[in-house]
Amino acid sequence: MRFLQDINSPADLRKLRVDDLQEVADEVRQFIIDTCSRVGGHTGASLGAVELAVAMHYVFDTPNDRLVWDVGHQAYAHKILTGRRDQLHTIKQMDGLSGFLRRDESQYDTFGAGHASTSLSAALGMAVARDRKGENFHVCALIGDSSLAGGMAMEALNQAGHLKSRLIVLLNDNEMSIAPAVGALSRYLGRIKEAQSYHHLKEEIGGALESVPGIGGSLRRAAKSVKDAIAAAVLPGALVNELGFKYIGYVDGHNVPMLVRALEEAKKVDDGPVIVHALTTKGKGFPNPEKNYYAYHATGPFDPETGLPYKSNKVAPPTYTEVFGRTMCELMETDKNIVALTAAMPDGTGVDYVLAKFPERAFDVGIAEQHAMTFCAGMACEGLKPVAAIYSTFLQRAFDQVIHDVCLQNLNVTIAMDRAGIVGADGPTHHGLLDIAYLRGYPNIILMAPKDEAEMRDMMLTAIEYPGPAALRYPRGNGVGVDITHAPEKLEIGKAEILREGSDVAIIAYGSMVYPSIQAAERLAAENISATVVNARFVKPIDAETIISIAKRHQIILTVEEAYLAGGFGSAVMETLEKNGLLENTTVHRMGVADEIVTHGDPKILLAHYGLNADGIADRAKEMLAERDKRPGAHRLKAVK
Ligand SMILES: Cc1ncc(C[n+]2csc(CCOP(=O)(O)OP(=O)(O)O)c2C)c(N)n1
Repeated sequence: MRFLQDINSPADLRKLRVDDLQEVADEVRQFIIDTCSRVGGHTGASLGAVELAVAMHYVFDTPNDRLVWDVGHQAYAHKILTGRRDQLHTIKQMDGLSGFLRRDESQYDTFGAGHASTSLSAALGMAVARDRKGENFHVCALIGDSSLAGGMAMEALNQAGHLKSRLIVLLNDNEMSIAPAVGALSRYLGRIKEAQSYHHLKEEIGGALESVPGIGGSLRRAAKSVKDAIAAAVLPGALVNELGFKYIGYVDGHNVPMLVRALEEAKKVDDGPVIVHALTTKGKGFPNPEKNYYAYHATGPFDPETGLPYKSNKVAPPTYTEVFGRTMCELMETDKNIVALTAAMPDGTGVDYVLAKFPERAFDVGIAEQHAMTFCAGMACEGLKPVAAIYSTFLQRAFDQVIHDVCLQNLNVTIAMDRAGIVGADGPTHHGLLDIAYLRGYPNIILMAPKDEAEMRDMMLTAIEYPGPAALRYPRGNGVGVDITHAPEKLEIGKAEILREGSDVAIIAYGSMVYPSIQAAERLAAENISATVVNARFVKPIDAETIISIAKRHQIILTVEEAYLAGGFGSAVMETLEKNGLLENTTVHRMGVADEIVTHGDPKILLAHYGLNADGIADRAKEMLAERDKRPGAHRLKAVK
C-alpha cells in the first residue's frame, strides 16, 4: 500500500494530489475487503461508498466542515480515513468500533446514526445553527437513494428548500436499499438518469445530423426542440425548481477526480441547498462475479478470493424470520384476506418468501415504517388482514401510527416484531428492548411473545384471527429446534401456560426467556430448590388469574424478560399484584435490561451481563431465597411453607 498506511487523518489525505486519490480509494477498498473477509460487516454498502468518502474528506475541511452520514452502515471508508484504520478489524465486536456512527467514537462522526433517513434533518439543523452563530463551515449530508425516500428525509427536503440555508446533499444512488429500491422516487431518479443519457445521446445524434451536407443545420434544430421538450419533462426540474434545490449530476460515484470537481462546484453554491447526484454500484469490487446484492449489503466472514461465505457444518434450527415467512405463506394459502408488508427488509423479516409466492399480496413500502402502519390501517378498514413484519427497533418510528391509526380505531392489524431483544453486533440503535413498554400502555392492542418457533406459529394465527390490533415479538436468530410440522392453532387470548410446578420460587418468563427459565429450574432442582415456571405468553391482556394464584402459592416471584425493565413485562406483573393487594406478602424481583444504553457485541455475553440466561436466573433465585432466609422471622415463614 503506497498511501494508506500514512493516512492517519483527513489532513494527511488532503496533502495528496487529486491524481493520487483514485489509488487511495483502491487501497481503502482492498483494506475493507481484507478486513470484512475476516470479521464480516456492512461490506457491500461500504464498498459502494469508498470514493464518496475519499472525495468528501478531500474537498471538505473535516472535522471543521461537518459530514453527516445517513444510517452510517456504509461509512467504513470514512472510519479508515479518520484515524480508525487499525481498529477496523474490531468493528461490531464488544469494546470494538461501532458498526454505525457515534459522536462519542470520533470527532468526525458529527451525528450518531443507525436508523435511516435522519441525515438531512440533522444536517439542516447544523446549517441553521451555523448561520445563526455567524460561522462559515460547510455541512454535507450523505444519503442513499432508499433512505432519501424515507418520510423524515422528505420532510427535511421540504424545509431545506424553504429555508434556503447553505447545505450540500450528496446522494449515493445505487438503485438499492438492502433489496432493490422501490417506489416512485426511485423511478424518478431512474428517469433523471435516463434523461441525461438521452441528453448525451441526442447531442451525439445532433452532431451527426449537423454534419449532413446542406440540410444539417435545420435537422439539428428540429432534433434540439424535440429533445428539449422531452428533457424538460424528465430532467430533475421538480427537485431543482419546486423544492428549491440546485442540482449537480449525475456524477460517476467511483471516479474520485469527478466527484472532487462536483463537490467543489457544490461548495460554491451560497444561496441555498444543492444536491450532488452520484451513481454508485453497491458492493463495488466485491470478489464475487455473481450479482448477489443481498449478500453484498452486509456479509459474515468470506473467502477474499471467491467472495463466498465460509460454510458452517453446524445444522441449526430455522430462524424465527424463516419460520415467520413460511408460516405466512401457509396461512395466506387458506385466507385470501391476509396481506403481508415489509418496510425495506424483505429478507430480514421473511416477507421475501411471501413476495415470491404471493407477489400481489405482499408489499415492500421502502424505508417508511410510519406509512407502513397507516397503510395497514387503511387496508384493515376495508376488510383485509394486514400483517406488518417490522423490526422492534424500527417500529419505534411508527409509534403514533400504531396508536392513533391502528389501536385507537381498533383495527385488525397484526404487527410481527422481529429482532425483539438484544440483537448483538448492531448495537444500541438496533436492540429491540422497548416495544413492551411503548405498546403496553394503550387500549385495544393485544401483545404476546412465543417461547419457541412452534408457539410463534400459533401466535401468528391468533393475532391474525383476533379482530383488533395484535403484536407479537420474537428474537433475532434461530429457533430452539422444536417440531413445527403441525398446523398452527389459535391460543386462548390472555392465558399463560404453567410449565413446571414447584414451591420455593416462581419464575414467570416472557417469550425468549422461557427456555432459559426452564433450564434454570432444572439447575435449581439439582440443588433441591423447587421452582414453578410459567410461560406468560401474553403481556396484554396479562393472565391475572394465573398470576394471582401463583402469588398465593409462592412468596418469591421472579419475572424474566428480554427487554427494558421500565414499563416492561415485570412491571405488568407488579401492577397485577398491586391491583389485587398481593404485593405485601410477595417478594418480586424483575429480571431484564437495566436503564442504560446496551452496547454492541456478542448477544450471549450481553444477555449474561444482565443475568438473562439459565445461570443468571438460577443464581438470582438462590440469592432471593438466601435474602429471605436472612430476614427476621424467616424460620416462621419456612414453617408456614
Ligand atoms: C428506519 C430504518 N428502517 C430500516 C433500516 C434498515 N436498513 C439499513 S440500511 C438500509 C438500506 C439503505 O439503503 P440506501 O439508503 O439506499 O443506502 P445503501 O445501503 O444502498 O447505500 C435499510 C433498509 C434502518 N436502518 N432504519
